Amino acid sequence: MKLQDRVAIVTGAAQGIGKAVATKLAGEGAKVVAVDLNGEGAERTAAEVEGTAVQADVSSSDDVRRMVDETLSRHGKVDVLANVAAIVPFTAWDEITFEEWRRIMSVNLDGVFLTIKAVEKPMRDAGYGRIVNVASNVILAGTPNLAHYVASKGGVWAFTRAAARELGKYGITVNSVAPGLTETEGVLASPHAEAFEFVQMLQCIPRRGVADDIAPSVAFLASEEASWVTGQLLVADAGMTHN
Ligand code: NAD
Ligand code: 4PL
Repeated sequence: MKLQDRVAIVTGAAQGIGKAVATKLAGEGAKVVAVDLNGEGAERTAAEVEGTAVQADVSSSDDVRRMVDETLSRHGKVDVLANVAAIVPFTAWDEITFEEWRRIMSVNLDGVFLTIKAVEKPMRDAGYGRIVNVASNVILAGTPNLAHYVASKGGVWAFTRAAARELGKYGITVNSVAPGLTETEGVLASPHAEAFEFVQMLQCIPRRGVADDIAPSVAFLASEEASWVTGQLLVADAGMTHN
């Protein structure tokens, strides 16, 4: 058990990759705080992993502060932050409005900034922290119908590197995981569901990626033994792309 007695905040934990991450971290012994905009979904995940739930919008600084305050009052510390919450849009280039661009940036990129800023102090005081941000392999492929999303995830990755540089001296590592197309509730309900066949042709391993294919990479970077790995991008996409 790599995460015995560790306290882990997982955002986007109601479904999909976030739920798989919450389940994997709990399986490794972590006390999980399942966070989601969807409060009922967060409650369901929390019940399954014997953790606790916080309903929060990661793009709201007030919500994010409450998320960390509740974690600290319940557990006294926060060892791991897994940033999984994001909006995965499918919008033709010509139809991306500035309003939608801003919405994607505020959740996918501002959310990562706000959560990292909020956990930094307790992690610094403890001299220990593991931050894992979920990016996407679209930053390496420039996948169509996702220009705003691609930009937001490129920001997540670049900010990962900057934060790793700033926080390493306090015993905090910051890394990104870049999944490829993965079967989740969000993807199955979107036009991305039609891309699996094409994407499989580009992968080294020709099958559909599922959320459980991604969670172990997050768990490794969230573990104590990943102490010498920081500012890195771990691409978990069956070899579709490489950095
Ligand atoms: P999903 O849409 O199935 O689930 C996302 C979860 O995030 C939902 O529970 C949603 O309620 C929550 N969420 C959305 N906005 C939020 C907000 N403002 N505050 C708090 N929670 C919020 O998504 P998924 O497919 O599981 O993707 C999870 C992560 O993996 C995302 O960061 C996504 O960009 C990334 N990713 C997904 C794929 C894929 O193909 N599924 C590929 C690469 C990267
Ligand atoms: C390869 O992150 O990585 C579609 C939608 N195709 O969100 C993603 C690929 C999508 C991806 C992603």
